Amino acid sequence: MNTATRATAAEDFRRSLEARGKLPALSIVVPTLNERDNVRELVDRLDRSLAGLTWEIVFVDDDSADGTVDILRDLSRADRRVRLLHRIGRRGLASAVVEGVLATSSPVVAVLDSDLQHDEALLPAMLGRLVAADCDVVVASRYMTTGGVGDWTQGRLFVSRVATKLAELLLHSELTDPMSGFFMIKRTAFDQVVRSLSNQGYKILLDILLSAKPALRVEEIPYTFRSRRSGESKLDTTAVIDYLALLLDKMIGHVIPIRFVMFACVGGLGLLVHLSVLASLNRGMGVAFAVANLAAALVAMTFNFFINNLLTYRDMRLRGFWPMLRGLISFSAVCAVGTAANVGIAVVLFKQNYTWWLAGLAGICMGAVWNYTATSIFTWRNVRSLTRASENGEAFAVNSAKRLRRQVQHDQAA
Ligand SMILES: Nc1nc2c(ncn2[C@@H]2O[C@H](COP(=O)(O)OP(=O)(O)O)[C@@H](O)[C@H]2O)c(=O)[nH]1
Ligand SMILES: [Mg+2]
Repeated sequence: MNTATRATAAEDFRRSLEARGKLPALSIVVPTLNERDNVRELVDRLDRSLAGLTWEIVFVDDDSADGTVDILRDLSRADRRVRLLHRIGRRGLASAVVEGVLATSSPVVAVLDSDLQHDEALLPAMLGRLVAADCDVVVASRYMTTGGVGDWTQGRLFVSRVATKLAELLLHSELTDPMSGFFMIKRTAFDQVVRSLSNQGYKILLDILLSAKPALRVEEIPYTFRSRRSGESKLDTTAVIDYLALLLDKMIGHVIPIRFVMFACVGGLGLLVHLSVLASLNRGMGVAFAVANLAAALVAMTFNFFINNLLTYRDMRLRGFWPMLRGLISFSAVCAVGTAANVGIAVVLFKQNYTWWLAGLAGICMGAVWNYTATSIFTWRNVRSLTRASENGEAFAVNSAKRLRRQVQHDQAA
């Protein structure tokens, strides 16, 4: 696009925003998880920073346990600009943002955190840049010369910089902060990429940029990442795994699901555990082979269950004694069937004159696919969240009925 055409496009876009009148020109999507003490303040600050603009905010809450949802519901009842998407039995920053954006109505959407770490006063400048530069995305960057990361530890700064370098390599671009959680995007650009997103983990902007073909036009604006005012960061060590899973998914995800790759890798580790236990019991301690092999299989299965629960299924991790015990039992039962299928297929193929390694490999693949599919259904289908969802639904229905009854009584008395 040449400069004159871009200027015309920018002008058309500006006019289309103005023509919206009372309809919001800017939608803001804010994911929340246990942010009780921050959300009111955020809405107040937006109210001040966006004076003169029509806007709406969509909070996407993953059933916070600290009462955030109640505050958000109150806010949305008092202010029509505030809306709440309450997800039950779901987790994940990326998918929360995607679903929030899909629920908005204006041509421009900003994404920012609810913990006041992102400088909301920057939004008008970001909107101005999006309109004037006729780009698709404006990113608030922590790494441009005048931006900053506030009081991050050296360790977190290092990990973030390495991850940024890795992202740059994949993006083939010179963006300083492709992992920022604070950005603004034209809805048309978002709609073009939404079906190609991986929806993994935390880095939704990177996911959007890596999914876009042709590449999106991006501008950056510097800002300083503030310290958290209240509550805790939800970023834990598995965020690094989430990040690598996202990059891997972008590279080979269209061929093979990344969760399956992780499940298979954990299976490979389990094999090593099995052999080590077998060797130390049978060779080292002289335990009978059959007994040592059974013990090795049990240890490897338990090991696999815990590692998969920790990493492969980190987004729907089973917690607490009983859910984990139930998980371990169903995992072991599924794997027992998987082993039988593995051995069965291998023996049948071997009898049909296939070479030993091909027959063995086919058995392993069959067992792995069965184990993966069946455990994802029977072990990690998030029963607890579904139960909680139905409990919440019931509580909501009962409370609504009570409120309605009180209202009717009040109206009758009046
Ligand atoms: N809906 C939803 N929001 C989340 C989830 N994890 C984090 N958030 C929110 O995403 C934002 C960024 O998370 P935060 O823990 O502050 O990450 P950090 O700033 O990188 O330490 C905050 O507003 C969180 O409340 C999640 O699983 N679901
Ligand atoms: Mg934060």
